[in-house]
Amino acid sequence: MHDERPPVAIIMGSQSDWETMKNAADTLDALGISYEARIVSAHRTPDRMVAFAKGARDEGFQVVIAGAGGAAHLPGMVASMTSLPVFGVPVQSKTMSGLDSLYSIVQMPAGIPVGTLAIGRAGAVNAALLAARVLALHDEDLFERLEDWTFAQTAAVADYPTDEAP
Ligand code: RP5
Repeated sequence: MHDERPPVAIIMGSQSDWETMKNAADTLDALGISYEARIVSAHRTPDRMVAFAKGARDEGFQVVIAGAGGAAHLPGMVASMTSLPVFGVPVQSKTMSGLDSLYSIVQMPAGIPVGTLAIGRAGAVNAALLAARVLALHDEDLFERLEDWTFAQTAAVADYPTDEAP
């Protein structure tokens, strides 16, 4: 039986993170990967976070992309309660440009892994691409789409710079 449940969960600590995390969603859309995006805050909705993390696998998720800013505990806390792969995206904060977010996510203690990406849009896009690479291990069609996406990106790079806005 074909499983129609979205394989990727995109979670974020706040509505304000969506502007960044939408880049992960857009990338998954481009690759034809379904996802569900939710607001799950480690601090403001801790019970929701626990319920999500403990139930994520039963919900059919295979990869979790978790974005948060500032005291960004969400990716690590979720990773502590699920054995699914968790990719953490540090959202760029206003006060410290996202360095606080990065440090909050990246330095996990041994035993609880979070694959930490770059701050901001690049991290969100690459989290989606990493999720795609994980899913493509067992999905030949997706593997082809992923390769096509990369070839198209390469083909879109001009040989010479221009004064015209792209
Ligand atoms: C974190 O606090 C969120 O991930 C967000 O990046 C940051 C600020 O949240 P808001 O005050 O904008 O809701 O929990």
